[in-house]
Amino acid sequence: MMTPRRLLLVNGPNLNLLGIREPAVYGHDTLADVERIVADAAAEHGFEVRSVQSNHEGVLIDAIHAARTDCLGIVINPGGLTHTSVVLRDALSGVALPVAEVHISNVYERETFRHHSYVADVAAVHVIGEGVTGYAHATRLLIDIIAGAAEG
Ligand code: CA2
Repeated sequence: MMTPRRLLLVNGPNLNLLGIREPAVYGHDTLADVERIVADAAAEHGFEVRSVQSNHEGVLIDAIHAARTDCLGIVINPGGLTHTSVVLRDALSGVALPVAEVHISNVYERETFRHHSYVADVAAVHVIGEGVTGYAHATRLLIDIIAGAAEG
């Protein structure tokens, strides 16, 4: 049976605070706004989106594993796990789906510990420092890759 045209959107720890805390860094949009931005960008190309946000690494890993059988790609902002988590990187690499890594802020203009990403080299798309609209950009780039692979 054909895999439905579905993406997984993953938001990591603390991103539930979007729009509530630190608006100077992350803006005024909420997590619900982000999930709508991605759903709208995906819908333009006939894709639906399953969204997960968790403050628990294992919940994110389980969601990534589940995507293996019923999603065609993953849009992820791993939050602080970007800079710490080999486990998350292994999960993404293990499911072998195309991945788009998103960061709302420009991590390269922030503390040095934010400059390294464990996810970067398992992601085909990187959108960094474009605010929450970067999620739409990343979604479109990811769908381009999925469509290109389908054409062979
Ligand atoms: O810029 C991004 O999107 C980050 O992935 C956000 C992470 C940070 O650790 C990365 O270095 C860059 C932090 C997510 C926490 O989000 C908050 C949102 C509002 C208030 C407090 C935290």
